[in-house]
Amino acid sequence: MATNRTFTMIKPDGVENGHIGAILEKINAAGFRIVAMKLTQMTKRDAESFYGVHSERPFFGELVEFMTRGAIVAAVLEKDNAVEDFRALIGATNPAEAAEGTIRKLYATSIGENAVHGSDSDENAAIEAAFHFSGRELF
Ligand code: RTP
Ligand code: MG
Repeated sequence: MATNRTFTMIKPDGVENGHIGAILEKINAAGFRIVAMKLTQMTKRDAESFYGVHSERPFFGELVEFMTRGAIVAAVLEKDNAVEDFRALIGATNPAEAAEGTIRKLYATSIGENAVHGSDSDENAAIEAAFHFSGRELF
């Protein structure tokens, strides 16, 4: 995976609340190219593995419950400086602390149900993209 790619999910709350179109519009307007995309649902095992770094945190059970409760949109995005620029576009984890105009400020409802995921490093972007997509699904 090139270092100009990141991985994102529109989380179950974003899908349930009807924000897929608006969030993709923000992503397009910010200059990201969609390399791969699908509507899918994570199993409990998927979510426990994907967010395994947080397994000892008090919110882990709630996070796994939330991430598996409905459909998500998984996508790989391409742009110069993709990981950092996408984290800026989504805003802080807690929407109450997210900057104006960011996706989480606009569409997240709480620190737990915060509408979108964004990879936090080039290394994790590659791991997370491979978690959801095979080589032939990347365009
Ligand atoms: P993400 O990995 O989903 O992009 O989120 P992030 O980097 O901004 O935040 P992170 O610390 O990696 O936390 C992962 C997700 O766990 C949920 N969370 N809940 N209740 C809480 O205090 C709490 N803290 C985190 C959120 O869904 C967060 O995005
Ligand atoms: Mg994170």
